[in-house]
This record gives sequence, C-alpha cells and structure tokens, in this order.
Amino acid sequence: MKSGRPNLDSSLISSELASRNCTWINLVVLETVTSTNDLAMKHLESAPGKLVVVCADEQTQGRGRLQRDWASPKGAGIALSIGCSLSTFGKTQTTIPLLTGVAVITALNNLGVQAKLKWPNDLIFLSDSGQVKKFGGILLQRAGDQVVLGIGINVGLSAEELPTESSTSLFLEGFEVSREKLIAEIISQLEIITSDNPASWRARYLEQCATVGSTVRVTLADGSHLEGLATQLAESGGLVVEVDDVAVEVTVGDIEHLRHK
Ligand code: BT5
Repeated sequence: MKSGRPNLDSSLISSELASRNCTWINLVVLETVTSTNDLAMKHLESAPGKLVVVCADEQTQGRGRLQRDWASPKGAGIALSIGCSLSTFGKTQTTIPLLTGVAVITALNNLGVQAKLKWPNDLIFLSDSGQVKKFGGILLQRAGDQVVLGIGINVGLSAEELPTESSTSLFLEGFEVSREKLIAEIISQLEIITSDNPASWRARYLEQCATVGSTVRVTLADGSHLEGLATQLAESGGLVVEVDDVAVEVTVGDIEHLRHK
C-alpha cells in the first residue's frame, strides 16, 4: 500500500452530488469493508427498496463474477455499490451491467478520460495495436426484486499494485481524477440513464464497446470455447458471435479479443 493517500471525503461527495442535482444521496462512506456489495445488500435487507450508495477506501474481500477476487488497495480506487429495487432500472437484469457501463464511460468522458467497454462488464483502455488493459469492472447481484450494482475502478493504483499483467489504472494511463468527483459523476449518469428512454442506451453501448466488431474467443460457463466475429448486441444484452456462418448468442462468458475491429 502507498502511504499518505487521503481517505474519501464524504462531504465532498455529497456536495458534488448536490451540484449535479442528484437525488441518489443516501450515502454511506467507509474506510474498510469486506465488500461494498455485501454492505449494500445488508442495507437492503433492513430497508427493502430504499436506495443506498455505499463506497469504501478499501475492500478486504472485494470480488468479481464467479467469486473471483477483486483487488481494492486502500485509497487507490473506487469501490462503489448501489443497492436498490430492480424496478429502479426498469429493465431486464441482463442489460443492467451494460447500461451501467455506458453510464460509467460517460462519467469518465465528462472528466476527460476516453475509455472503452469490453462485453459484458469490463472497463478498458485499448492500445492502437488492440491490446486490452482492464481498469474497472461491474458486478450485479440480485436477491428477489432487490439488486446491488457494484462498480470497481482502479484510479491511482501503481504498477506494483496491479493484480494482473493485463490491468492498469487511470493514473498509469496518465489521468489524474478526483475519486469524489468520479463517484458523484457516475451516480449522476446512472440517475440520468435509468430515467431515459429504455432503448437509448443501446446505441451508446455499441459506440463505446470494443468487442462488437472484433474477432473473439469466448470461454463459456462450462469451460468450452468458441471463436468468431462478434457481430452485434442481442436485445437481451447477449453478445452475438458468428461461428462458421452460424450466429450464436452468448449470454454468459469470458471474452478474449483476438483481432480488433
Ligand atoms: C469484474 O469481475 O470485473 C467485476 C468487478 C467488480 C468490483 C466491484 S468493487 C465494488 C463492488 N464490491 C465488490 O466486492 N465487487 C464490486 P470479473 O469480470 O469476474 O473480473 C475479475 C478478474 O479481474 C479477476 O479474476 C482478476 O483477473 C481481474 N482483477 C481483479 N482485480 C482487478 C483490478 N483491481 N483491476 C483489474 N483487474 C482485476
């Protein structure tokens, strides 16, 4: 861990939310948690349907999909979870991480960072040669009609703190971003996108997604693979991959970009 990193300033997040006229202001800011998703889920258990925004300086058991680890070194990133009822998103569960990706990319753009999405839930930078570097991810959990949407972003991680060779941080890509401003901007963009016309995020997703148009290798949930050109996004949010002239819709899987569009 790097010393001297300041803790999140909750009053600054609140004032940044207020300056954007946000109504998602039920905010919990903590220094250390197991996972912000766990805490948001607990809040929903005690107050079902009451929207809560949880963020923390450090997660000791941050996780990704399929219980994979998510590295959240103290003071270096954003660990943010929004707990709310499914109806807040008014969409099918499978599309929620996708429209969240659009909101996060828009928030980053508004703070001067140009980044891309990799289907289904990765926030990436893409080099000219097509090399993918992940700096963030999105994790959706559901319990009945309640959902928790977790967003992790590597803001200030140093090279030694990166968990994998293919990861990076905003800092390492040359961007200095205030964590408080980024949290407020993400919340603001999520509020906007959830009150928007349901179809409008799709076109924006396709603009921001580096996967559609690329040749990909997909690892499916059962461990099998398929390879082909990712041609489009299905209505359900699935990725359509053309394999030997047959269009296959992938709903769950890990994607490797083989050739960039
Ligand atoms: C994700 O999963 O990318 C979703 C990550 C969601 C994290 C947020 S933080 C707030 C909230 N609270 C939580 O506990 N989680 C959410 P997935 O696609 O399964 O990717 C996980 C994989 O990414 C790992 O297996 C590593 O290879 C890699 N990884 C782990 N930590 C990383 C990091 N900080 N940056 C980039 N890659 C990472």
